Order: sequence, then structure tokens, then C-alpha cells
Amino acid sequence: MTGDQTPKVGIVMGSRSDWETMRNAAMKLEALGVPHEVRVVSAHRTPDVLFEYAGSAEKRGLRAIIAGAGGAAHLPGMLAAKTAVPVLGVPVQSKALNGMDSLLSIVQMPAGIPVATFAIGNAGAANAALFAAAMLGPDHPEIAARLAAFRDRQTADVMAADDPRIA
Ligand code: RP5
Repeated sequence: MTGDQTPKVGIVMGSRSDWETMRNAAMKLEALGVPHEVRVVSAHRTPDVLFEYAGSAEKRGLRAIIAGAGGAAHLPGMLAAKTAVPVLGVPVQSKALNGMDSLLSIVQMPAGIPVATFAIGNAGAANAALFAAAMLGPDHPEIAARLAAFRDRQTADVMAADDPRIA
């Protein structure tokens, strides 16, 4: 990464136990050279930290917040309520209900405060990062170019091994 390293994307999660999932978002941002930060911020265990994080996000330069949470996953919605920075919600796969609880509690936001909701688990975390990179693309051509290169490589990888009988 070169140039301005001020974080443009915040990755937050309700618990350290969410890191195994959310690291997939961090790895993608790292690979695309998107300056980012990572924090544990809990809506119910550290509500004051959540308010402070959301309240300062825009002026600190964040352009997207990727928020992962499991169970009663109110973190993304609460963040979205307290900042105009777009919030990308990642439902973490909970043990009791396999992430259906997380998914429904993130996706079913009442009209007025949107949270963009991604797939449950690792795929959702990775896609939230790719989405955040796409959001930044128009203002950051170097990020747009790296995202385009990633997609080209992905396409080439599939086409180079398109006979599943050959290892
Ligand atoms: C949520 O509760 C977190 O996002 C996590 O997915 C879930 C369980 O947290 P721990 O009990 O593992 O800390 O707040």
C-alpha cells in the first residue's frame, strides 16, 4: 500500500469470537490495498464505545463500516442509526441457530435506517470487503484497478481449470 493510509473502511465485530469470520473481510481489504481498521465493538457489552465509534466515523475518514455480529445481531443496525457512513452487515454463523438469527436480525431493518446485508459467515465477510472496495473505486482509481485485477484473476482461474475431472 502506498499513499494516504488513513483507514477508509472500519471492520467491527461484536466479540473477539467473530474474528474467525471477519478476518475474511480483513484479508480481502489487505489484498486490495484498502486502508482499514479492525475493532471489537459490542452493542450490548460496550454501548458507549459503539456510540463513540459511530459518532466519530465520518470525520475520521471512514467511508464504509463492515459490521459482523452473531445471534441477536443488533450491532450493524445500531451503528447505522448513529452514523451516515454506509454500514455493511455480516451475519456471523451462530452456534445455536446456524446464523439464521444473525441474518434475520441484520436484514430485517425497519424502513428508514438501512443496513446492506451479506451472506452468513465467511462468504459474507469476504463479499462485504469486495463491496466496500467497489464503493471506494470511483474516488480511488488504484483500488478500482486492484479490484478489477482480482476479478480478472478469478475468471482466469476458473477458465484454466474448467474440467472438474482433472485435478
Ligand atoms: C455477539 O454475540 C457477537 O457478535 C458474537 O457473535 C456473539 C457471541 O459472543 P461471545 O459470547 O462469543 O463473546 O455479540
